[in-house]
Amino acid sequence: MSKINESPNTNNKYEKKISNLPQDDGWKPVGNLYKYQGFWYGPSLLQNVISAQESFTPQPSDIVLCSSPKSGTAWLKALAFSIVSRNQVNDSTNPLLKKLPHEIVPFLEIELAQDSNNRNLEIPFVATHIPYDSLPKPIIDSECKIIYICRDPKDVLISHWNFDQQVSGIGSESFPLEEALEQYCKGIYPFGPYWDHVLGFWKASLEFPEKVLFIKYEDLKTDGPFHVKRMAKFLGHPFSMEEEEEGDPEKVVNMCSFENLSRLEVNKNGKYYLPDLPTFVNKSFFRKGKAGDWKNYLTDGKAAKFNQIMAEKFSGSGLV
Ligand code: PAP
Repeated sequence: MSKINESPNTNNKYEKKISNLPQDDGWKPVGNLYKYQGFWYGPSLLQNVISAQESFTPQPSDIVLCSSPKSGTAWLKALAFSIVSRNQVNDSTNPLLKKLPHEIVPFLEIELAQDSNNRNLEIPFVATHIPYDSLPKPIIDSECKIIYICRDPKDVLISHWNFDQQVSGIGSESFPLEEALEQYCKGIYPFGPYWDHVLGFWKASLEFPEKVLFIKYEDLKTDGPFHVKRMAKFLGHPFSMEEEEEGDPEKVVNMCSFENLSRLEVNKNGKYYLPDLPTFVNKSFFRKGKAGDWKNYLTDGKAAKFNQIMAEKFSGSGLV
């Protein structure tokens, strides 16, 4: 039985700082989690988050794609990349045909944490699961645009539970959904609590609408072209009348759809290698891609209780 995170490197300069933080081991696939600046992290990721906070400086033109895990990060990466690069690539040359979206847009707290120069500067994107208030200050102070994707927390829970079980090898008998649900309600799982993660970006999007765009997974599902146009405008790459008449926003939506990406050879049989983490099979990032899959896992009673907790947390924020 393996776990997703490695133990912290004992020589690591952050070891002492991390070992003094509040701990919890209830999210079994990861093991010990540590509470830092209000959010929970496995030890290796936390080292990377702190390192990124201390050393990451974005390029002025960077676009920062933010999310809580399992909220649609890969989809957002694919969409934003396809929008911005649409004049350089077409439907037969788009790198998404050959690469997992995560390979095209690196994660700040994974690939870029130790060495922010270790990136292809032609790709003006950085992705992260780091909460808004913990983002490296140079990102907040820069002109960089931020897009945040949020998703129904019940679907996030189900996606997260399935993914972590598969990647860690810890099965549902050792980590039943009941336990995962309880941890979610307490907010104790990697990058949790969900409500604080979402609210950080939601409030920033209200305060700085030119800098932070807040989008919902479910809205993208219902009206992809509308939200793709919204994103393009926000990023300073609006679709022209001609492009709209040609159906270019729809082409982006189709290229990045779950149906299209999940059937590609790279996403069916490829692998994703990351420093200090186990190798992932690409298909683990494409499970069902649906809104409302939680109905196959949670009873109405459990869902109502979960909804009530979320409603209380979001109350007064204007977010539903
Ligand atoms: P990450 O946090 O590991 O990066 P992330 O990409 O945020 O994962 O989320 C994965 C979810 O997005 C999966 O949801 P599911 O488990 O409910 O199926 C995955 O299937 C879904 N997903 C991936 N690509 C797409 C897409 N193109 N359209 C819609 N959903 C997608």
